Amino acid sequence: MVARLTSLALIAGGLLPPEPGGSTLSLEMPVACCAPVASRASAISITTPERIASQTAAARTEGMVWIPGGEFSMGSIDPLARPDEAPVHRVHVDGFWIDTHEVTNAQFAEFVDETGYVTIAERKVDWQELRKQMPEGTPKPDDAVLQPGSLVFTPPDRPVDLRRFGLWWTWTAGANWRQPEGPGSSVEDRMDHPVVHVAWDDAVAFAEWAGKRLPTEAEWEFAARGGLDGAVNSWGNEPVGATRCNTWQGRFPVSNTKEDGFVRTAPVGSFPANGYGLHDMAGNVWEWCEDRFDVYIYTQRIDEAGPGAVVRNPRGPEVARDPRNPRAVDSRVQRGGSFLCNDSYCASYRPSARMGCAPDTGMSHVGFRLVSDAPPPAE
Ligand SMILES: [Ca+2]
Ligand SMILES: [Ca+2]
Repeated sequence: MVARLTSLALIAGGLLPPEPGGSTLSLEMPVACCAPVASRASAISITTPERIASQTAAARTEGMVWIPGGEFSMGSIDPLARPDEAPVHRVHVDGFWIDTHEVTNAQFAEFVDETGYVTIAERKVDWQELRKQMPEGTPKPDDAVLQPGSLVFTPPDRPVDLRRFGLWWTWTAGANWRQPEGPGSSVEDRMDHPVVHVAWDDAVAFAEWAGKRLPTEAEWEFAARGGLDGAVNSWGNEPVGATRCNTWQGRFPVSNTKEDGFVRTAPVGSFPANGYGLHDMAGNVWEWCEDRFDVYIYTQRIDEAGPGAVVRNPRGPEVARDPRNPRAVDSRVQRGGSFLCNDSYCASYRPSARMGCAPDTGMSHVGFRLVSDAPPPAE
C-alpha cells in the first residue's frame, strides 16, 4: 500500500499550511498550475498478457504514428519559458511510434476490465506511510482525509494569490478516473476524453499491459514540436488563441470564458494535429513521461557532453531534483500543459515546458500517451 497524498492534498486536508511548494522554494520561477509534492514511489507490476506477444505489427501500432528519428534543439529561452527549460542544447532521438492522442477513458476501461487493476486514487491511504513524510508529532488526520480520493480543480469564487495553489485544488474523497469530479460525476459521456487521475505508476501499469512504454522526455518534446525545430509552440510562433488547443481563457483560476469550448477536458483530437499528426500535445491534459524530473538536467548534460555536443537518446537521472516540490521523495516528468494553462500564469502548452510530480499522484488534469519500440513501417 502506498501513501499518495500530495502536499496539495495535505493543504486541502488542513495538515500543511497553504504555502506554495512548501517553504523552501529555491528557484525564481512561478509555481505552475500543478505543483504537487511529497509522496512515495511504488512498484506496481501487471503481467503482460500473452496476446501482446502474438499481436501483428499493425495491431501493435494501431492509433500510433511513426516519428522518424532526428536531431533538434531541446529547451527554450522564450520569454514565457521557465529557467528549467534552459540551456537549449542539441539532442538526437532514434525513431519511435507514438499515440496520436492521449489515452482515453475507453482505452483505460478496457485495461481495467481485463486486468482488474485498481488505480492508486482508488486505494485507501496508509497513515503509517504518510506520517513518514510529515513533521514529527503531526496528529493522525480525520478519517475523511484518509479516504481514497484525488485532487480536483475547484475554481475559487474570487481572485486569489497565484502562489497559493492549494486554493484551487480540493482533496476530494471518491475522485478517481471513473468519477473525475468525485461522487456524482461520471465518464459515461466522456469515454473519448483523456483518462485523468492516473498516477505515473498507473500509467506504467497500463503501458506494461499494452506492451508499450511511456516516452522519454526528449522523445516527447521531439514529437510535440512536429518538425518545427526551434519554434515556441507546436504550431509555430503564433500565440495560443482559442483554436489551437484546449487551454484556459479568461482570468485564471477564477473565470473561464470557454472560448475554446471546454472548461475541463475535451474529447481527444478536438483540436488540430501538429506536423506529425499528433493531437493535444499542447494542452488538454498533462502527459507523464518516463524520466525522473530534474531542473538541472540540461545544465548537467552540457557539462558532461561539452558545449555544442549532440546528446543522443537522453534519459532521466537516477535521482530526481525538484526544488519546487521540496518534500517530494521522487518526481517524474509531465509535459504539454493542460486545460488550466494560459499565458498569464502557466504557458505550459509550449513543447519545451516541463513539470515534475510525485509518481504516485494523479490529478484531474493529468493523463498520458504511450510510445512503442515496434519496428519502423516498411518503406
Ligand atoms: Ca478550455
Ligand atoms: Ca496533452
